[in-house]
Amino acid sequence: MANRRDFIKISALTTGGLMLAGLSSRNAAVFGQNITYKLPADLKRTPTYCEVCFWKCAGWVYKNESGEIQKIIGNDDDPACNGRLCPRGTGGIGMYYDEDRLKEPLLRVTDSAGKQTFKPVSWEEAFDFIAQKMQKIKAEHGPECTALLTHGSGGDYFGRLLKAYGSNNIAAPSYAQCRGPREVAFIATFGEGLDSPENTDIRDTRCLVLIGSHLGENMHNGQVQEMSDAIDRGATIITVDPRFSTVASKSKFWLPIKPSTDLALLLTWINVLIENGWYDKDYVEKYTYGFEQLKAEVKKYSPEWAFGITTIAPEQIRATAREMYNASPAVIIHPGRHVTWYGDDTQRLRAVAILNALLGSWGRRGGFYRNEKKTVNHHPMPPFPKPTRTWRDAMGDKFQLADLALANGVCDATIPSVTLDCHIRAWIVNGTNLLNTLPDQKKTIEAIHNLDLMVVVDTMPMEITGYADVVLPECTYLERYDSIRSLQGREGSIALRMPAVEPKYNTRSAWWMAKQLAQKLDLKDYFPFDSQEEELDWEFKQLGTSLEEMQRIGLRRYKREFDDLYYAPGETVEFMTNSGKIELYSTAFADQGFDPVPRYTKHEEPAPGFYRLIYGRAPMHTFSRTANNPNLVDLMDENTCWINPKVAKEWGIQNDQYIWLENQDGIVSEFPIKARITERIRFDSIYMVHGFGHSNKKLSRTYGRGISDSQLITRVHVDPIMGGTGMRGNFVTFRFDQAKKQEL
Ligand code: MGD
Ligand code: SF4
Repeated sequence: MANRRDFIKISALTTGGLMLAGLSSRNAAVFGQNITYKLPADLKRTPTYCEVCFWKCAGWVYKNESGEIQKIIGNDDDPACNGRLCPRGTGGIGMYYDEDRLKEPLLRVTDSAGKQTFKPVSWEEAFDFIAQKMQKIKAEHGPECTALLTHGSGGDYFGRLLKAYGSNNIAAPSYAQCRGPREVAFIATFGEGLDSPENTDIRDTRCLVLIGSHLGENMHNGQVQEMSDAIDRGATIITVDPRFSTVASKSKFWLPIKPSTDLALLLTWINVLIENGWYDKDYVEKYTYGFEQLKAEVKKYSPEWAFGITTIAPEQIRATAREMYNASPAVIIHPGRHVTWYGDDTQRLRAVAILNALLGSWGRRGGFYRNEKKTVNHHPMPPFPKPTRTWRDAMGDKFQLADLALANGVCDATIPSVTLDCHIRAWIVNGTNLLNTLPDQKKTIEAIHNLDLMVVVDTMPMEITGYADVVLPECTYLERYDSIRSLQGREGSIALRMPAVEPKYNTRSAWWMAKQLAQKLDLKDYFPFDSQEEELDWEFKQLGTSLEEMQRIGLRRYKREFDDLYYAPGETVEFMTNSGKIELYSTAFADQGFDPVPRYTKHEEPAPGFYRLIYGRAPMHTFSRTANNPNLVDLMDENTCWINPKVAKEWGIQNDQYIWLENQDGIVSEFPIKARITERIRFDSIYMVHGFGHSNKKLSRTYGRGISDSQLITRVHVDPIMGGTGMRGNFVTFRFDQAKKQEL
């Protein structure tokens, strides 16, 4: 039976894809960093910053006389990339040339036989439909019943629109599905979060500890470059990972920890540092609060105790603790980025923050520097109306310490409940493929079925677009202006993205869409400029430059304005915590009834015949957004399932054999995955790269290639402190056919 909102495959409606004219192979030739090339003199260049991931490297787009984009290279002045883009950034060109792109606005209609399809419509029709629905929802239920789920540049403009309309329900998956626990933990400890890019002083570090953080495969450009330089200079790398990651192979110590037990190791390291006096006593004395409580609380975590839990030998634990102390304060226990694993993630990241504090690395060379960032001022506009409700009202008094909205919270607040008189009824989804991004797909789909309106703004026909009422095709980042990139770092910098070419097909920028919608919703005062160029020019002028100048230079750096990069010896520092100190004992957590000092919690283990599902990144792909990119498919066209040889032997699995996976709740993967039998993964886990297993047939290169880890993540361990969705508590077994199909 048809659901209220059937998944529609955007299909033959969108015709007329341009020929790629051999571009894929032409660009593949310049991916390798070691290939030297000379740009022909007749190429014209325009500035941009990359949108393939959120590192936002600044670069130049080169095109030939016929106006065809030939190449993207990094901007030498950019501190985020130092002139070198990663493979994905170079391959960003494939987003523009991908003939599977969305090509025109689409509206969900039901035909006379009751079948739901997408009908191509004009922009005017699409906006009229959306505005009418939004006005109705506002009048009948209040503007707060509309939410924006967003990841990417257009969020700035749709966010402005939503706030002007009267709702503050704006959430990005980069918080509660990614770095949220780490932000909350660092705010509780140091009074400030890390944000992006992190203020890790890897360039000057003497010891870098990576816990479940696979830098290098996880391609955060500038950070990877700094790590590579640090390794060349002889810095010690300590990698804690159940998998022998690429960086593990560059490490002095690889600790193949039993997954889910990292907190035990961290607490034991804290204890070993304190017991042996291997910590910065002056720093702890001057800057921290709660040392004695910490010391008493961690006393029970001996290396011998930790061995039984983590499988890491006591002498390895002591040796690595000593190594960190020897390097201190030029040591970084890296906070990681995607840290929503087991539900006790905020406490695990608190332990990371505490370790850094004991070693005196916060505010010190080779540890964490003090960030600076230029503020971009916007043209004055009327104040936003004050919303009377938010997604938080659906949560009771839970997650008070979350400093940003939760995408999963918005999802929960969309499902009507007896405790909530107003649930969310409309979503604008911009640049996030929620079906592959939020865990528990069944719940996401249930929320979608409860919506009166779902608008999806995307460049590609992804899984989420199939559930939309209206699809708005955005042009790619190579065809549009976007908001000013103001990056934090050792110094502030700003960068311009401008169109290198006209938008292909009938696609438009987010700025244009938000402005048109604002007009239809009687909110035009919030978009006071006639063109995006005028708006940007006004903003650049507040920063001492102009659009015209930025079109020539692309990027501008500013000298540090405020504090020094590092704390001066004996400097008095006021931390933005309740005590004004670095809190080893968190008063904010105590106030909310959470452990003020982290405590080890045990997690469920796989049943016999099951293996923990762990996942990560590949340097040539970003989440699910690049899986169909023609250039990047050339580099990696499917994910594989890493299996320990001992396990493969038990099951009779051969290398390269295709198998299906079934999780603890009986969900079987939609597609098979190729087995990769390797000693590089522990026997109790399997590993895959996130972002594959696409089920939308219109993604012609990637449909059915590999497995979607998200599909198998049905058990979610919600962090009680900030509401993040722990996703690594799922277990899978092997199937050799797909007899049992998943039902959603
Ligand atoms: P993607 O799956 O890449 O990641 O979550 P998402 O940002 O949702 O989806 C991006 C969407 O943006 C795609 O539909 C793409 O076509 C679209 N898009 C690309 N460029 C543009 C553009 O210029 N304009 C518009 N409008 N759309 C564009 C990422 C999130 O996922 C994060 S940050 C993390 S760390 C988590 N990682 C993760 C994981 O590793 N495993 C699992 N299972 N889930 C995860 N969820 C989280
Ligand atoms: Fe683009 Fe790579 Fe930089 Fe990310 S790290 S912004 S994908 S070049």
